[in-house]
Amino acid sequence: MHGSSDERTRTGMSPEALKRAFVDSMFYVQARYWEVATPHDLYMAAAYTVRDRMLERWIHTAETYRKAHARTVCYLSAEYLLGPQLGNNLINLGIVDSARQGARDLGMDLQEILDQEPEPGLGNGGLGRLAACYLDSLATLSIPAIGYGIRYEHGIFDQSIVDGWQVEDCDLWLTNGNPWEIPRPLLRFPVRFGGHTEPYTDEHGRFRVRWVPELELYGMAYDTPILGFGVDNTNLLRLWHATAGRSFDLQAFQKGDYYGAVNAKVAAENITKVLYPNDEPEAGKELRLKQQYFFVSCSLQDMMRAHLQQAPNLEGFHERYAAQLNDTHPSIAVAELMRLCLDEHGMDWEAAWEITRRTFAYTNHTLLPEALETWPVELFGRLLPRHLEIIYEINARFLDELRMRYPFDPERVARMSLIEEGPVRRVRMAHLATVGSFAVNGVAAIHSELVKSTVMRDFHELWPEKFHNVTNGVTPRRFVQLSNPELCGIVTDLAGPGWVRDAENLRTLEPHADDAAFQQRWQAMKRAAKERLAARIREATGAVIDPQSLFDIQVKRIHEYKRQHLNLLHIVALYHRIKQGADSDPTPRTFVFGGKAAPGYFMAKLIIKLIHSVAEVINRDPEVNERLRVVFVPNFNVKNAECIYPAADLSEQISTAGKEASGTGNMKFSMNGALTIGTLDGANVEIRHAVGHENFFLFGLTVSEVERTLAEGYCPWEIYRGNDELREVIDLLRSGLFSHGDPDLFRPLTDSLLQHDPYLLLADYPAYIETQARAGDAFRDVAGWTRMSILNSARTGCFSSDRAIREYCGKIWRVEPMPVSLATNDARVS
Ligand code: Z2T
Repeated sequence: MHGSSDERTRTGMSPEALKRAFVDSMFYVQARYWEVATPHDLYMAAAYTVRDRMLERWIHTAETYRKAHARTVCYLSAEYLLGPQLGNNLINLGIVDSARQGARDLGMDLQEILDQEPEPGLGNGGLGRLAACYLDSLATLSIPAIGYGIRYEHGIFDQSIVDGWQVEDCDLWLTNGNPWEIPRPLLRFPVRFGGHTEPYTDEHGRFRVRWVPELELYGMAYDTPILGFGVDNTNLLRLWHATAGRSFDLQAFQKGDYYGAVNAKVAAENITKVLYPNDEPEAGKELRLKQQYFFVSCSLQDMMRAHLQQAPNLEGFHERYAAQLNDTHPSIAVAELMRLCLDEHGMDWEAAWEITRRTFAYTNHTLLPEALETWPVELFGRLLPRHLEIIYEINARFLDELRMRYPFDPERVARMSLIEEGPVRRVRMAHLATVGSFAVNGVAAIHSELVKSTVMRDFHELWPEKFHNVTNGVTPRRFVQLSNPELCGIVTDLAGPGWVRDAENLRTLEPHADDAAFQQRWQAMKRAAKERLAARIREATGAVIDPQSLFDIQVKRIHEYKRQHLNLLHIVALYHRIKQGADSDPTPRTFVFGGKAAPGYFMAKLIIKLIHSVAEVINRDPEVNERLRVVFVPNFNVKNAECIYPAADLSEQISTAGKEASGTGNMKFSMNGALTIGTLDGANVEIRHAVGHENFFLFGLTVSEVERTLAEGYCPWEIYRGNDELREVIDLLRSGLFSHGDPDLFRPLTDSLLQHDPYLLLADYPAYIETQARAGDAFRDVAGWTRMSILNSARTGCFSSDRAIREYCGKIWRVEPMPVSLATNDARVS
């Protein structure tokens, strides 16, 4: 039995077994002895100790799935924002206490060891973090699943702040080694680029096409085990690393062009060098398209290899796999699976198309027109000539169908084409993904409705049954248990430990919302989290903040549609009132910001500068700094986020209605007992419904009001002229007060607000100010606020990613759990 495994150095779970294993790893893996071990050595030895326990489960899981020919979910994503692994793996193995005890016995501090880990930041924001939460839930729910992606050598940049401006530093997460990954040098697939195609006739006299590529490189697998919580299931995250192939080396080097060959080799390996740090596509970046095709091709070849080990042909491929496209980034998969079926496996078009269409499902994550991916046909054809041909053929057949269905509507046919006509013809990746998938979903109820009524309207009319909603979710393991131990203690005392697997159990908090003793414990929880954040902020920035004040927090990528500058207008208004001696919100507040700006996004970078400039003026002015503080937490990443969400009193979710597809930070905040001030956008709508309208600070235009306002001709100038305080606030920004006398520094921002601001800040300004005042008042009613805070946690269990993954399994993937138990495995390594 599992509990008696103390003797198993590499698998036992007791403090004794862990200690023995740790000392062993230090010696045999890390090759160090105590006296010279650095903190990094301690971390590595701890990680290898934990990894051994994971590998036992992982191998057993692979065996179980394989024997059962289990239907498998393949999640295709260009991003996985995993965050630090060690703490999360201890939790999912259920050995936090053993590990802490073991560390203490050896004279170490577990937290110090955890702090050594550099985080794998292989994503930009919500989309990449969502993929990581889904991996956690898939394993926890015992769903056979593989995550496929790219092993970027450099993830999202590290942000530092110099003179109030964002500076990007290279992320170096791999430089000290990555103990969680298993390199698989023999698991490699060729990936080709460029060249041309040739028609030929095969041995059966059939017309075929041969792709004669210009360049061939290889994708090599790096595997990371993904533990489920409270189960032995351990799934696989397989990330591809680009290398120049051996055959390539030989050919190229033998041609005598040594330096040419060296250059080509470097170019090949550049493909997985660095993550593009944009939350929307960068126009025509060739390397980005190469990355996408590279990882998709490796992944599909890997799936086919595994399938053909167990089946005579590809006929049942779509029954064996469901492949989810995380946005359009992997949507070239539609053409690649067609190519593999047609050109490499000799299938005919109809059979190949049947398999393809039944394999993929596509998730849309944005409606912003500038974020919808398209690639110039010219670039596409140069890099992937065969795929362009296949896309043309898919399109020709699709358009024929459309013309039959809509014989008198050529405009509709043109709108739906996979090719956008114009001076530059482009491939519309969202159309490719939709035509090539059996299901399309949005990520929150309102977003899924908008997908159907706006960007995908014609497709929805054609295939109404293809469209679904799956509201996003977040994992309670990382974002409650790991990040908020006090809250975890409270819920576990009340509900038992089951809530971590069934977050609906958070409801057991509800009857205690008005209980005075319970409220005190809740306040102590918040207080502890706020103190932790205050300490961290002091360490990172030197700023001193007061844990008694209302922590009003906005952390997320910096974007005009997310309206960090609306938050700033409120802050400047409060500042202005105090300076005027006007009656003002008497609730002391600490405003916390965090988030990265895309390096080429000028306005976003200017917003970061403005946050720092406003902070500088407010924080040093003794007349206001007792009541207002403004801080910017540099380098918002998973590790920092874990410290921030639990500390919030008020969560800022203030995007222009219709622009934020879902949001997931909004869920993490309210699960941790923050109240939301927010618009009716994305998942805010469902959060407000879940927690109760009276426990949510709603403001702002609705989607239809936004549409109407823009249609009728939005005139911010009039709002500015008609609102004295707003005018004074904007004039202050233009006065040079926040820019050492330079009135032009923030001009681009104020001009945009006053001229043709598509995000309607001024339209929402009065409602926002008024709602903020109500929030400030509510905070002074300590019992009332605590009640609302408790109810927010109690009622947001439905935003667990477990719920989201159950929905995907039921209505999209049609996969069943396959529980894995070590207890039935005799072949364990002792
Ligand atoms: C991203 O993080 C999101 C959407 C994108 O559209 C790209 C990126 Cl990198 C292409 C976000 C959405 O903005 C957010 O509302 C949503 O919660 C998140 O994806 C996960 O669905």
